[in-house]
Amino acid sequence: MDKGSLTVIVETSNSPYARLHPVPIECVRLEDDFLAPKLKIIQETTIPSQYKLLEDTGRIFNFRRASGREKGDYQGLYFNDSDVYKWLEAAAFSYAYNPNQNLLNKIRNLVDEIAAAQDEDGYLNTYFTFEKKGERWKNLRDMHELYCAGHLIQAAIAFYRATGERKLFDVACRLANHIANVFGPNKRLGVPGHPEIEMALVELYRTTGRTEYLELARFFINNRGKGLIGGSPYHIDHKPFRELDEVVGHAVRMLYLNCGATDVYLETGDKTIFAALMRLWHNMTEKKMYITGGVGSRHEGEAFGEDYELPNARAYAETCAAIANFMWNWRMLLATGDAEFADVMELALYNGILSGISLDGKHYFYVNPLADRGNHRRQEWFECACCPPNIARLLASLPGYFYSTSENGIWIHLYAKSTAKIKLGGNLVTLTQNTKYPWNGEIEITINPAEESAFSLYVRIPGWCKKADVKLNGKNLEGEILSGRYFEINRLWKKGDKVHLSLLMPIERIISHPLVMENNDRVALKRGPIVYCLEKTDNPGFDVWSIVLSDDTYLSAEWKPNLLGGVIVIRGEALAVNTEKFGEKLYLPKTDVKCETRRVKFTAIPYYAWANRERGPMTVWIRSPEKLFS
Ligand code: FUB
Ligand code: ZN
Repeated sequence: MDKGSLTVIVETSNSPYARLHPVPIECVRLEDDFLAPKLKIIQETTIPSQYKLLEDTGRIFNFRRASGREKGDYQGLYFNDSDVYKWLEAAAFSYAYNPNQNLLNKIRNLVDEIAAAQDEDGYLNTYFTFEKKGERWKNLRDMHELYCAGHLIQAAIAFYRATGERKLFDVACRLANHIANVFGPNKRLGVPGHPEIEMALVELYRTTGRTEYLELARFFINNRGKGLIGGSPYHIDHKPFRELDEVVGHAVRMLYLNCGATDVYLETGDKTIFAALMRLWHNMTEKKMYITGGVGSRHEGEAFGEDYELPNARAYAETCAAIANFMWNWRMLLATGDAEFADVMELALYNGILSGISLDGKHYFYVNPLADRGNHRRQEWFECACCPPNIARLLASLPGYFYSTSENGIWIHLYAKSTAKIKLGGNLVTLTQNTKYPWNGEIEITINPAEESAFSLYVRIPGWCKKADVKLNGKNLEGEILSGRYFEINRLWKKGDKVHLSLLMPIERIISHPLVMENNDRVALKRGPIVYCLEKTDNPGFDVWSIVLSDDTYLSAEWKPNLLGGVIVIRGEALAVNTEKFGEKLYLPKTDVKCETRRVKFTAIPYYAWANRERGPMTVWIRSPEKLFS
């Protein structure tokens, strides 16, 4: 087998406007106690169990039906093909990181089923077959044909890069050619109701060098806002892309569109696109993003809300939207080398994304609330199962997001005990991170270039870190160390050189912008990149929704190796309000009740790990008024 060499899904090495280029997944080995076990669970539990679910729910049957290998009715929702493709992409990443014959056989069989379902003219979508053939490309707004095609293209690229095998890749090219024959400036005008195809087409251009794919991606972006799909903000069709100044509408659609637009910018340098992207990024991160990196606060329309509309118990914050947030910020990071984008990636990863999957790797949240009474539980699967395979593909590709290279150096974005072998020019540099991150901010990086050479090492100083020190071979380095920036160390690197990064990681009480009304007089606990919550299991003697925390209470961080896969908990004392005074009443005149409180000890756990034990109330935001009542 001819193994490919690049297995990341955004390959910017030839992108003229990219500042950074990704390092392939298989070049990075995670060896920590946190992410490495999660990756193992994805590979050993999540990917196999999801494959079974794809079979059990008829999603793979739909391909056999389309090819005539089996008979029966189409199963499930009209865009179920996309779940199969996302699984395939996850499996390809997993194979790249950890090749194994069983998985390869499974992928090859599935590829065979998919290829057999393709029409002579390249069309492929198992819903629009037989009696539905006449409806192809008739309803771009609702029917997700271009969305499914995009997922197929991404999966095919991942598998091709991981193995060098062309079968699925050729299927994807035939489909892309078919789409390019149908749509375009002097052909049919149209844009997808659910973006996704744009980023896939740009990646196909990067893989094949064929400019028509890039042109088609541009065409789909340029034609938004012309009312071709009805002109609604929900579909992000109310304005031309370049005029957007606010993230609106369906959150995953909005952010996948931004991914595609960033990819187009990376290839064309179109400044008007980049200006719009920056406006959208500021609007999202400054007014519409949860503290967890989750986005899309409204259930209605799975959508972004108004500025500061960030309800907690009624948060939607779809797992796919947090993943899309990560994917978009990755592209912005590659374009700019600005650490603010890596900050959002890290935030979303450790909080709003990881909360989407259970510790056993087999249950998923679609919706990720920040407060709950104990009714919200992860599910094995969903009728609309977009989130499970999406989280599988993101986590399976995680090693590919740790490092980048630029012309003059190596960039470290994420921290975990790991070893990486990175090609820089003609040199091969081995980088070893020794750290207990994210539980501890001490990171020792050993640099072993195959040949002594001069280059820059850029280490990320996270935005959350107020004080950082950087030492080289035991000596403090000169230069301003700014949080939320990369710190550049340029020198002639020799074998065994060591960089020691000390990121101060105290427990922080975080407050919201005052216009996030629900969080007024509340704090959230955060340590490093990890957001905490209170859950009933650790706090059985009181309702966690009722506690009040004073500003001067001492909070301690404690390592619990046997809790929730090994976590640092936060402990402290607070007041629990006695709710009994209210009896059956919901409201009382303030003058009639004197709120009584009692001292309690509380334990907070990382938000991503909630709902892995028995049911009970949970909250991220804790009451903490300026003046405590007695
Ligand atoms: O419509 C396809 C996917 O299903 C979307 O990305 C998710 O938000 C869910 O609606
Ligand atoms: Zn989803």
